[in-house]
Amino acid sequence: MSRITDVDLFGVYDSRARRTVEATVVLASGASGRAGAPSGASTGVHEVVAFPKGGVPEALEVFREKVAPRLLGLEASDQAAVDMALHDADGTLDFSTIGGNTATAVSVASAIATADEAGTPLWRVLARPDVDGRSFPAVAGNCLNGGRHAIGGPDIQEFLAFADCPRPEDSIRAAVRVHGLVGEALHRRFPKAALGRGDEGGWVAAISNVDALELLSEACAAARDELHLEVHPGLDLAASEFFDEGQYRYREQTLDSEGQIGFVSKLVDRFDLRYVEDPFEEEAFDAFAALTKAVGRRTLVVGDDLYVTNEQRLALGVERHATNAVLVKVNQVGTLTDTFRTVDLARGHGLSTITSHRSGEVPEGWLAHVALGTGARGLKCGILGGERMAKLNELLRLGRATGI
Ligand code: 2PG
Ligand code: MG
Repeated sequence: MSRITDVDLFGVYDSRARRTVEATVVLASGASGRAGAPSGASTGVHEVVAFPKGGVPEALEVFREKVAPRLLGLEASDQAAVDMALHDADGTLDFSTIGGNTATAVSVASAIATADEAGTPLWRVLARPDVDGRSFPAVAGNCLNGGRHAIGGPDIQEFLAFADCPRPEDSIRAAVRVHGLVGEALHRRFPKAALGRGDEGGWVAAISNVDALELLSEACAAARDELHLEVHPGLDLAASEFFDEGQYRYREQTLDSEGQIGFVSKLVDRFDLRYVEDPFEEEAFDAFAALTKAVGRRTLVVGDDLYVTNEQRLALGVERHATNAVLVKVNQVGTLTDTFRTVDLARGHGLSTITSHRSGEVPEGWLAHVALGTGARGLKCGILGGERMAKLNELLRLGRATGI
């Protein structure tokens, strides 16, 4: 295992054509790793800051001055040391000096360099102690977009096909099929309208939340019949985005917290939802707990903005039995080491983890390795678009390599 001899940070574009950063880490042996960091649109208030105030140009400058000198000479395989150097260079609690995306890009590039040097797949470098890489995540594939990811769509942000099969090939096939069937159904329903696509490659249509869910649910049933694979509807409500002054304000209705608990529980029952992310705003631990108590035995209740992949936030959720699952996004918290802490806490308490893409993505596949290495119950990803398919194809390759 060898030391870092060169590091570079470069400004590139994400899938929304917004600027982000990618890092390259070179080791004394000549091995190297490169990784770009994604960006969210519906970001949680407790997330780390993606870039310093001056954006990518400032991130590049700060990297040259403050970050690079601390990384040179470090043992790349010592992920904790690399990630600690990133924290030391930053000196804040939210990565506002160097930018959380710089931290993510460097942290992941260093792990990729380590894997390159060892001649081993990345997921093994990331693997938690009890993970053997034989249990593959379900695929939560984004079929229909709304909220902040799709102007003119429903208020609910994501209508997902939760494809839960042992083989990634089957999960991906089922999710892809549901995405296609949803597109066909929308086309039948709006024959004269051009079908749009949202930031994550899901379809966009001027349709109500419940209509969209009905359509998704029918597509899942048709895909199940046709393929004989387990695929059921799921949602990411991203409810903080339409929560205002104590009320959940949908276009069709306004609900208080109790009303929202009732509404979401009914959706779970009526549509047999297997996945429900952020059904409440990001401080509503008690409402999450009430829903988990009511439906947590038959569906994953997932905290995203609620936890922001942060160990302390998750500890609050564990204490209050808020959810039975946690969404995991590396750049919400900055580094792989911080991500592992949250994953380990979740697993230690029997909570499932769901590894997730961001709405602004880079066309890279390392997320699939994070999912496999951290023993994720699910991988949340879009279906259409090269930046989404890069992750699903990588999961396919991992399945093939494992012989699953
Ligand atoms: C989410 C994500 C990804 P964003 O809310 O779960 O789907 O969206 O990256 O915009 O935060
Ligand atoms: Mg979310």
